[in-house]
Amino acid sequence: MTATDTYLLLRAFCDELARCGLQHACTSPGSRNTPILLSLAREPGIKSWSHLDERCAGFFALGAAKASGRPVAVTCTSGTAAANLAPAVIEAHEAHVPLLVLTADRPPELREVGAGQTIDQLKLYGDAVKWFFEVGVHEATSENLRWIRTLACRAYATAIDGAPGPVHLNFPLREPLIAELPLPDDPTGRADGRPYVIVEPPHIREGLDGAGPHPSGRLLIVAGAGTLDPAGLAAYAERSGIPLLADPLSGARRGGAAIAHYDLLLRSEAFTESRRPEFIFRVGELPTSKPLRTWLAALPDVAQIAFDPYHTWHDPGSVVGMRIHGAPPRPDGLNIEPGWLESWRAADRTVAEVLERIVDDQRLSEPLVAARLAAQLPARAILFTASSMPVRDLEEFAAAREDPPRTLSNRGANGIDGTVSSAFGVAATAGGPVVLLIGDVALAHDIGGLLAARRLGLALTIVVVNNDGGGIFHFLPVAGETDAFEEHVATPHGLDFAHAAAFYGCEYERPQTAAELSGALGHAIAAGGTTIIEIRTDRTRNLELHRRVANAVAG
Ligand SMILES: Cc1ncc(C[n+]2csc(CCOP(=O)(O)OP(=O)(O)O)c2C)c(N)n1
Ligand SMILES: [Mg+2]
Repeated sequence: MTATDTYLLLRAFCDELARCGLQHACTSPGSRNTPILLSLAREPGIKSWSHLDERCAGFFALGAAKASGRPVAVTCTSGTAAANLAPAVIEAHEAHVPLLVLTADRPPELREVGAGQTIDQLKLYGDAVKWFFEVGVHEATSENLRWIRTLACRAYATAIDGAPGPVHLNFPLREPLIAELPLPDDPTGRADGRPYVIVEPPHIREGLDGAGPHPSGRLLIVAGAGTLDPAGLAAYAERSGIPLLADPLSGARRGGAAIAHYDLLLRSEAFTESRRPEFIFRVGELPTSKPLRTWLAALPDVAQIAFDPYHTWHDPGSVVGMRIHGAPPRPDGLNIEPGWLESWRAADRTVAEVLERIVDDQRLSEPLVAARLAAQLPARAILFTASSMPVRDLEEFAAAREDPPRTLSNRGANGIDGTVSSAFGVAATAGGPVVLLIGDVALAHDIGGLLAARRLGLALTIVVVNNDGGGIFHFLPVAGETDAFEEHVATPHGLDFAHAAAFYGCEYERPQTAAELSGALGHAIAAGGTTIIEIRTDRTRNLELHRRVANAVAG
């Protein structure tokens, strides 16, 4: 077995991934993974994005795969490098994002004998991957070349089959790690450029084929991330008079049936009592909203039907009585209670008036930033939103509009890690501008992700709401534990992100008013580079503002 064998096999593997449809890969430097990263970088059908930090590489690949809906490969060297991919692998598993994780390893004779940079990488990510395979060390016979082509096809297909997710292949690599070029020809690929094995794409069933529930009366639709054909769903809800409670992450918060402010409305007992539905269609993942989740969980006797193409079984309240592995049916002529949608819309309009009075009047507040971004971004933009308050404020305050920008978030494991890198990964595959809404702690956590601006030349507009710590924790009982709250929970840091912008070569703006924010957004998107737009807010005042809004809606 020679280096030529290694490179021949890896060239066939990467060629086959490209034939299957893989367009993007992320590399990170190291010695042991040299054959993998060179083979990826030399594959003409694959764009390879270079990263210094494996954690960033993993999250970048996650963002690219999430935005494109296709598997993205990520490779790293042996040892703790592979462990640094774990957060992104876990997020990909929880959020059903297809990733191909290609780790380099020492060959068997160098394991558990004190060789450098060697850890146990077998099944390193546990049950967070759909498939683990130890590739082994082989000669590049024509049988083995055919086999490694099927391995590539199988890994790619496994990542997207059923519920998409990560696949881990561990590649033991023997020295020498560099081969002499040019490599011999490899005639084992299919002649016409098609994959070695054509795998039928997973089939998602549409509707119920005539069977299943026939709701009438008070039907409600709740839509979250992963909703298939959100525009079609919104149009159907409007045509049929069905209130649509759609998280911005669903893409369905649009049209005349969208009840944008359900998070605020459902906090009132009088409201929930008077709007008790008879049927609920739950489409995609559950929205983040706690009042909505609490309400759904309190309705075990209401017929709740989950349309769940990926078999996720999301139902923390154990109330779903029917689960259909497809998209919801859209029969016309349903017998929906007259005035049912209008009663929701009237309430939603009242909240919008409250927001106009309280939030729009304010200087640049956290709710105002979320609402303005949702209202102003062009339809072709992608809004990536960080966990913590950004994703919640967007859900609470974004109005419905006809053509909302696509909204993405890492909500599989709700982590604040890797957010900048994920947003850059989105930018790598998106056609239009990408805007990231992020808190200061999340930005500080993945500050190294900013390297993608300079090294990869990618464009991203980063709107950081800097309240000097974790503002979300002020909403939780822990805020009362004043002896340790500030230092150990809120974690203020005093960072001024102007310095980060200068260090990483980004443009920087600090708007003071809503009008200045609009201007800064316009400039940043038009300029096409990476801009950090920093907005300073105050955690205590933010809590008060949220309370004031909730009280005004309740009153
Ligand atoms: C990786 C990870 N570590 C810790 C947490 C717990 N956590 C949730 S929100 C948060 C603070 C986020 O602060 P920031 O990004 O500034 O947003 P804000 O709450 O101020 O809106 C933390 C630490 C998490 N979700 N993920
Ligand atoms: Mg913060």
